[in-house]
Amino acid sequence: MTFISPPGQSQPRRPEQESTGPARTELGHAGPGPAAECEPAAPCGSSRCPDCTGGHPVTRRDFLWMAAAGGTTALAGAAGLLSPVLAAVEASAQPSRAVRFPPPAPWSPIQLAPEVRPNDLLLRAAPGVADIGGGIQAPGFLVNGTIPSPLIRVRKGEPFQVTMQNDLPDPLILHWHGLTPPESADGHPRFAVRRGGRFDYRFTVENRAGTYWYHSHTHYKVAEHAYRGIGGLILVGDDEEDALSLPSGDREIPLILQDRRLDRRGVPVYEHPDTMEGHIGTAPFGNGVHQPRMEVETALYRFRILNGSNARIFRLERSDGRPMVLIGNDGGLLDEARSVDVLDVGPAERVDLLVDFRDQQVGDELFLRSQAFEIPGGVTTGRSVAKQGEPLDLLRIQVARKVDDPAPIPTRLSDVPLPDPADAVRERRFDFTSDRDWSSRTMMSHRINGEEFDMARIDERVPFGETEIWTFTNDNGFAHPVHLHATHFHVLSRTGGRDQVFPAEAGLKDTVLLHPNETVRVAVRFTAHRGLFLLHCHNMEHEDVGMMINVMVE
Ligand SMILES: [Cu+2]
Repeated sequence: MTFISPPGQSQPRRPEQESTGPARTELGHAGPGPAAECEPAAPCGSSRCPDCTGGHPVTRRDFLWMAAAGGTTALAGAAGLLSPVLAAVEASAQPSRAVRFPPPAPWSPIQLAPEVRPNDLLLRAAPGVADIGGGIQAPGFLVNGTIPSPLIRVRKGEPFQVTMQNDLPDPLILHWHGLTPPESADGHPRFAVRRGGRFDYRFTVENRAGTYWYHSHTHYKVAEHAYRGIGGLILVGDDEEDALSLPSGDREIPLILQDRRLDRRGVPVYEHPDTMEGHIGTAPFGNGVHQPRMEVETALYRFRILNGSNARIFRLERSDGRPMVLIGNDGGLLDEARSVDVLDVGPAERVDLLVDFRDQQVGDELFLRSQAFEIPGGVTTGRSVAKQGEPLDLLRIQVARKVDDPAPIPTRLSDVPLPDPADAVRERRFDFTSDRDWSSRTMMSHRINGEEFDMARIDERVPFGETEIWTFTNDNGFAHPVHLHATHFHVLSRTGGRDQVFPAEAGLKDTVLLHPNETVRVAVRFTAHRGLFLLHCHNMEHEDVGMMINVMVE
């Protein structure tokens, strides 16, 4: 599978060696150019600031902008594919609507993101065109010319030296989800840089071996940027993980699962963002490929899975009913391996699974799929082309070769430094509420403790190093994957709704799924850095509408 990208972008697996100066940490928008600061009448962080709001929805105008800027022409010329690429971009510039039943598409070979190391790495985000399988060239937002964005591999204790170059039509800032960098490198939306700007990230990776990821944190644009293709995995390794001899190489499969809405041609569209339940699609995507398939050997595989969807929850299972072995989640390896038949994975959550094909026969076929489910107390908008909980076949797996694989399945995995609720000195409560709001441009309000996000307001002040109990409540009909920056937490209990803590919620988490009528209690402690961080819903449309607060660790 090939990607076509404008000249000057770094090629897959060949990170560029370029950087500029220290990271900008001042309030307001970083980045070059005379328009880098908001006008006084529209301060940064306000809903009137054109930069904070991203200015406008990116639709056909932006692709026309892209063409006018020479991007598509140069891109097409460089690849010798002028007509098809321009046709794809021009086609995308035509109004298109998502349809519930797009044309049938083949299952296409899955691709793996190019791997890079964060050593003076340049990540350049720009509009481009990607091959999404089935012969479809789709416009998107690409990092270094690829969808998914490059996979960053790093070890605990190593420096993370990355420069982001923003050539999108929107402001952009990247957040390293699950890592715990200092405030200046955490991707707070107030650091978003305008088109043509750069941002330098410099910190040391202090996190355990695990599956982390990165995505846009531009306020009002998180959902659209993710949907159009900005997002990649970060795999952290350490000595504890090495000792387990887990499947690696061709048997380690990093997998970003997402859903998309398609138009009648099979091209993904992001239109009229559904700010009630979030943007839910009908079509399964794996690593940027529509209906991905892969061949396996009769061996043990490690799947490192991210739910990169805007709003869709996956209830994962093997279609043949066999169990899988859960070895890790958001905060890295668990203490012990757990056998699971099915597991809920909400947006932004990760699961690390050992999947055993050793008792399969060559020619066998199965699916990694999301089974049908209902959310008690959940509401749907009624106007969606797709519904939360509808079943989806996510990855077609074909057993192609017989081999002898003696790989052991470890039972004892790691020492997990859980915050102990017995040490708690304080409690806080966070109510996640959603209401109709006719005064809002989105007609919906999604709030935490009654507040919509204000970039300039500090909502919580939390002492560094002290253990606290935080309670999340949800009295509305939407699921909210609750995400905390700068640390991980220990899920203690869930009452109401599903009324249990699941195996995939053991260990350290940075995102926990809060269904309607559920109350989830967690033990939390900030031990990485002091500074201004975020607590928010990771239903990306909810987050964009304002379900986010500032947390000052001091
Ligand atoms: Cu939400």
